Amino acid sequence: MKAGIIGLPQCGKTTVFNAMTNMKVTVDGYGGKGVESHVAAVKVPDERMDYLASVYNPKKLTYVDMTFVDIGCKKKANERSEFDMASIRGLDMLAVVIRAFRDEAVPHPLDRINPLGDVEQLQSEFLLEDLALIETRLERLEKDIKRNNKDAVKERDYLFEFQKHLEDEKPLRTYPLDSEGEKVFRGFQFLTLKPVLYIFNTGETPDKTVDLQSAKAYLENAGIPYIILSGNLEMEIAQLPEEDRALFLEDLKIDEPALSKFIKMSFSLLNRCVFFTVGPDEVRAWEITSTCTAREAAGKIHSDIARGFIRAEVLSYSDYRACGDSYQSARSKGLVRLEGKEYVVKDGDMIEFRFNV
Ligand SMILES: Nc1nc2c(ncn2[C@@H]2O[C@H](COP(=O)(O)OP(=O)(O)OP(=O)(O)O)[C@@H](O)[C@H]2O)c(=O)[nH]1
Ligand SMILES: [Mg+2]
Repeated sequence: MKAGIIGLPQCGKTTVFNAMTNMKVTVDGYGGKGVESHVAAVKVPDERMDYLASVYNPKKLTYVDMTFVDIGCKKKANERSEFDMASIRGLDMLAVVIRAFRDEAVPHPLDRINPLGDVEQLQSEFLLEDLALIETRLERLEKDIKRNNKDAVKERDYLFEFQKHLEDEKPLRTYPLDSEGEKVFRGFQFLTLKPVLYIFNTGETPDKTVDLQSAKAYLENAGIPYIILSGNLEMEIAQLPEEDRALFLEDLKIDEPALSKFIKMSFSLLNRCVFFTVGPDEVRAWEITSTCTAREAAGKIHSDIARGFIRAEVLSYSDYRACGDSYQSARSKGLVRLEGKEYVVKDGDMIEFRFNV
């Protein structure tokens, strides 16, 4: 999965990026390097994987990856931001950082600390970015439309629909796109088409944090998930030696580190889950969508396994643990199932594929 961290200038994007990835990118003062983006991948923490690794002691251990892109952004003269649009390509989702910390030393591009105002500001900036993208595309299509090119006409008709939708101040992710339309727009990088979650970046203490009530209510009403965290604190915690982190979190009354909270929410936002393959050579987690069938899951590993698919031997992680980590015992209780190619894989399934090529 690939998540883009986006927001107004100086809201704490790079700080949050560092907190999530344990990177040490410099957090500049205002007018820093501008639209420079950063990328880093982290392994998705999973206690089940840790446990399976301790049982199998495999030669290789492969967790699922999560890639974070800190999307560069600078303020333009007209109060809009300039996002580094090139870094948006290929993102699965956006994490929008909203400044909620007070700090006289850090200027706000609109000279205010107003989380709800920033949420609305960004939403309208994203809509405008998409409208601009559509306009450029329409201009490019003109020639082909004049020649009555069918595909171009179809695309234009969709684009008109999108335009209307955006002009009504609605993000494209709420547009009921049919499969035909999806095909047309798969390659487009519309900002408002991406699933989104918000991150309120608070101060280290309540007195350095502004009230979030109205902004939270707004997002809840729109059905948009959010996380509240202090970027600065989380960055410090991420940079501690691993063995000291738990104590710090407890001290600060933080129930779960930012990364793990973020990953859980992203998995649910994007309907993702994991299945496991285990053995002495490799214990591995595989990321799939929650509608993935056994055959598609096999294809994640190798196209040959999907092509020659016979059966999937499936044992859920929880059943495995309940049977004292013994396949034999699970088998005798009938918990190891043989599933066909249309079986919908569940989160935590341990799978061995039988195939014939
Ligand atoms: N007090 C406080 N300051 C923060 C927090 N998060 C970020 N800052 C400060 O705000 C300034 C900007 O932080 P960055 O993480 O660089 O923000 P950014 O959004 O990446 O900034 P640009 O990339 O320049 O748009 C830095 O001086 C940070 O130290 C926070 O949680 N609390
Ligand atoms: Mg930055």
